[in-house]
Amino acid sequence: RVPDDKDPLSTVAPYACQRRTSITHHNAQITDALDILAKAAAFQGSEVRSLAFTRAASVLKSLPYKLQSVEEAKNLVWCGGHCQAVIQEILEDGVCHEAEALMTSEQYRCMELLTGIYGVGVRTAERWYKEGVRNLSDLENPNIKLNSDQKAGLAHYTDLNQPVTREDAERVEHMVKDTLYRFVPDLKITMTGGFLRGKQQGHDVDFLITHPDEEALSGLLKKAVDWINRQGLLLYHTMKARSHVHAYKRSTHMDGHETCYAIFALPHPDTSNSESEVPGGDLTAPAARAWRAVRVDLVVAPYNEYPFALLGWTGSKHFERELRRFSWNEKKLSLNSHGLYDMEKNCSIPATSEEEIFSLLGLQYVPPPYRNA
Ligand code: TTP
Ligand code: MN
Ligand code: MN
Ligand code: MN
Repeated sequence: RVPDDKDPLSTVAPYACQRRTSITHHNAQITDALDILAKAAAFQGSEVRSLAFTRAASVLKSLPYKLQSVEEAKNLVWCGGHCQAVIQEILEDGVCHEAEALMTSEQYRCMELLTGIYGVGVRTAERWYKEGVRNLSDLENPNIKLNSDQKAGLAHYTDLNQPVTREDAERVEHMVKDTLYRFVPDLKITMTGGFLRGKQQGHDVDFLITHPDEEALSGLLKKAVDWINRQGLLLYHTMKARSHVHAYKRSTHMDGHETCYAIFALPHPDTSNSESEVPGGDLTAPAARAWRAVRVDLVVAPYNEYPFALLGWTGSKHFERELRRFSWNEKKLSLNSHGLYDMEKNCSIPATSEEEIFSLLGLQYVPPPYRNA
């Protein structure tokens, strides 16, 4: 088929930041399979193949209708032969055999298990897998060295792999706000990440913190974390100081904002007023515990960088990646969670809101619920 303007299929924009992508959509069976293929490729170290599957999945997540035939996918951007084969198989058999086979393979199962440990990325998991690690108990081998993140991740493995519900997230929000407002009552605190995009559950809870007066922000995270620790509700944390190196060079998976990566003990709602809530160390009896472990990210941004930090920490990861790719390829501007930079004029372009950033990029504003690319 020749694409034309009236053909809705030819109107899917090539960059995810040019599209609206809701959490729920019409092609979940297909995108579930593509997401598994993307994950399996990443587990095998094939970033390029992984990205290709992610892009195809992302396009289908933005479609306003359910695909009825593989023909309909042939005009879609990023949906090449492999993706079309997946679509055809699912439309005909209701299942993608490649995805099924991958999911049940030992490598996939182990990589999923090991990367599910906080502090363990694909590379570490792959090394351990090659060294023969198949189960969490294999990590007790003294030849396997765990860093402190990974030890905490392993200690709280079960809780941290239990989805954080929106109710959990709201209770974490109270805990974070109650604590931070003790020190600076007029802080601006925003829950970002998946929950801001409207997700009903997540793997952590993300917060962005700012204030017009930089002095108000100095030392704040440390004071907050100390306070939570004194309440007996801090299980683990790492603090990353603010860094000032080459703002324009930073990638999204690590920016230069002061950040606290924490694991909180979140008291269960019905017991939050009782005295038995302090984590005592008996992790073997979860039913008897009055709390659950939750991963929390606390990010502090200077006021003038706040819109960029908000845009950068709202996600999704693919939406962020596409925003940066669009900025650079189409506008020759470098975007990250600190600012927007014109590399030719060697200057940064300020903005006071997310809307303004989209507009500076010549993009239509995409509200957070539509950034689930
Ligand atoms: P995550 O918390 O990993 O993902 P999420 O909130 O979208 O999903 P989940 O519900 O599973 O928690 O990351 C949130 C956003 O923050 C995501 O767009 C990536 C971004 N981010 C970092 O995680 N680290 C960084 O250093 C920067 C700059 C951004
Ligand atoms: Mn998150
Ligand atoms: Mn989230
Ligand atoms: Mn996070």
